[in-house]
Amino acid sequence: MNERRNITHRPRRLRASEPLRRMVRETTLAPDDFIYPLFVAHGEGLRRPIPSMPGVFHFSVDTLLRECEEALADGVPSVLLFGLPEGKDARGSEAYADDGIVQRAVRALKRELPGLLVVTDVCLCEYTSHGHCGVVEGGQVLNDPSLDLLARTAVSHAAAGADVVAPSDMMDARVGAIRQALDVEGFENVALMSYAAKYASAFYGPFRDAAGSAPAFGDRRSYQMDPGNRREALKEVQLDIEEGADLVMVKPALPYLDIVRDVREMTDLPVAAYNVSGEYAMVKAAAQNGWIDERRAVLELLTGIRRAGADIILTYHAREAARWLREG
Ligand code: PB1
Repeated sequence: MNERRNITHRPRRLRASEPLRRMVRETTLAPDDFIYPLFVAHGEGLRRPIPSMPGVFHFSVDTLLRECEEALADGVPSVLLFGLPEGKDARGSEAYADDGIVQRAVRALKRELPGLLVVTDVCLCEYTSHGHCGVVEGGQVLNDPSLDLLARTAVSHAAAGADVVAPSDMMDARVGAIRQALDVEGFENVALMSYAAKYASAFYGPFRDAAGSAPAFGDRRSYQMDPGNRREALKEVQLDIEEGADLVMVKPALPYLDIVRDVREMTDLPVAAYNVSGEYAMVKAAAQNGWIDERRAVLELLTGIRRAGADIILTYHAREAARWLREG
């Protein structure tokens, strides 16, 4: 029997159809929200799969150009570059070499794809023989001596044409050091996206496999943040803002959505969140085992990162998410 009740509020009215649900949807995704991380190595014709990150590859500059062209065609306007050097040494010297792999890739991308926004990761860990993000002496990662090398790295990226430099090292005062070096060298218009609240996370494993950047000894807990700290993230973000960051990032994303929300509420700067390799690998593994609906899960997790307050999401899902969004 269709018994009618005198019910005033019926939230289900606005869930009754897809057009209604779309009309009242509070958080939406667009490919412009994404930055697509990419690995570039020396060589030619390279498209080497990364086992722990299905769908992610090591590219050489020539194949990177093709990948970025396809990403642009998918609607993804921005990439983040990580370099795999020819050789590694104690001071990570290819990180700041004018003919380093990232510097070469930036020049090629800006020449061939001027409409692409090129962000470069500024760190030493992919380039150092010990795998730490800074200079090591006596088993310690030295903060202040690392600042000069990080600043030189950022300047070399800017000189190659990078639009944005993104220091991921977590050394104290590196944002100020990099900003000053860029300005002194005439790159005052190159933006700085700081990995401001970056945690010593277990979710970087696949990346470290891909970049060969796992620390040879110890770990990163003397410079990356402790996962238990929330207030400290606001201190880190505030310091980077004061030192001149144009954008601030929380990393990783999914285990730190509370931090994304806190940072969103503390600053009007653009807030980025990095959906890291371990988060990506988990979804891919579950999808390959048929345990989740990959398309729905990826769009849901990216929506969650945006709903938490991120304007920008760095994600290896960028191209597939852009295609799924276009399909509607
Ligand atoms: O996707 C990822 O896991 C990114 C990892 C990230 C890259 N910025 C860092 C991982 C690490 O701490 O080893 C690299 C730090 N410079």
